[in-house]
Amino acid sequence: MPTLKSLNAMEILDSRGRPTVWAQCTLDDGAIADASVPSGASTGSAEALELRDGDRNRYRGLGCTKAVANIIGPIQQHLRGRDFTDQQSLDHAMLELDGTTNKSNLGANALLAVSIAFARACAASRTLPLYKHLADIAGHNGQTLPRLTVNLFSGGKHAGGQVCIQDVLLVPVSANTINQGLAMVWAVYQSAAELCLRKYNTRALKADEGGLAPPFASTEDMLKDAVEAITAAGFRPGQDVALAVDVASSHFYENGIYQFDGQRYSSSQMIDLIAGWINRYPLVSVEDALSEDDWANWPALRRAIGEKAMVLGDDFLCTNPARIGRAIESQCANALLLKVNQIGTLSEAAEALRLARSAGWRITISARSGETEDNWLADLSVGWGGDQIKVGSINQSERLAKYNRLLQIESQTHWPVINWPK
Ligand code: 2PG
Ligand code: MG
Repeated sequence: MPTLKSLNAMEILDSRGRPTVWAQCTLDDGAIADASVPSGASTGSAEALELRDGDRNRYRGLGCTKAVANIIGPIQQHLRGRDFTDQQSLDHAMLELDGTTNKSNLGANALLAVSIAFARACAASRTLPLYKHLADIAGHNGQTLPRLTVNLFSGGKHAGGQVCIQDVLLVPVSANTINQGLAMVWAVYQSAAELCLRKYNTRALKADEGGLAPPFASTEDMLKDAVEAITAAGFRPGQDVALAVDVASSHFYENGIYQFDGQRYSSSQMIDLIAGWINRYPLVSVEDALSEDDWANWPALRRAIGEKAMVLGDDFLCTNPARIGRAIESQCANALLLKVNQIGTLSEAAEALRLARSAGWRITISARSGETEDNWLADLSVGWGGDQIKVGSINQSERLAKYNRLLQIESQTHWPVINWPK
């Protein structure tokens, strides 16, 4: 790899209009590339620290000028003029400089911007598309595209809190291409928007990730309406378009109790509730069905639904190899939601990916609720052989940037979308 010549950085705004970090990396062979980092709202407590300025008079404390200054200052000083043999050595140098386990010194937002900008610059220097360079970093040589999982309805922290669960997503299981999958999802979204107007008298009010968020009376109604929208669009629920949910249950869990739809549920009642949904609805994937702290009950959850659906860990695992290792050992889940900014660098995320794969888990590569118009996530989902990609809904440019990049990769490679497991 060529020598790192310089870094630049800037505070930019994400899709919620909140500050985030942009970085640019220049190599001595002239390659130059940039990257922007996303930001979550329903964050796991084990996530790496996103450094914010804390000045209440500016962006209510959310400014990222300290993270930007860390890139231009100490990180650049530490990396400039050095010849990194691979991504790992670059990331390792930054981790060494930070010296903390949660990146609280330099900020995971600063580290990730540099990590991805460097990867992009190296791809440019090798004259490779980013997804190929990322595939090399992860040692992946498959030739498939991920299956889409696209937000239809939103609740929880991404909407007005009408219902507890965060996302109901569409999975176009019969689509053979990204192009076909997007057209199917779009048709269902339009049917759902019409349904919202008819049933709830709401126009297409959208949540953070573009999902529809009418005042559902219950989660059960949310699932029923999703099935109705699939049918109204002319598709067979389950055979053409299935459903996935992100329960995001850590956000309504306290002292061993889930406050769900106005009632109190124990962990085993939550498991029964979700097993019931799987029997009644075409549900193929359930994310964060239990809280990030409810370790004792995840194995029972996996036993109850793991044969029929993906038992996906997001806040629960935080793309953190230590948590993933513990979850594999105690058979807590069978799938990983991978978000690079939960851990902070590409190399650590690649380690999380390898670990999950070694246990035979499936992988969903995911965006955040606060995104930018940067499209590196699409390349990551292809390069790392993601089984699914979760980007949000089929609107808003920060989401569409990723879908459009997937379409580009599809038209260049003609690789098939990965088969949904029967
Ligand atoms: C999630 C993500 C994306 P956030 O919970 O899966 O939907 O949300 O980025 O707010 O953590
Ligand atoms: Mg989630």
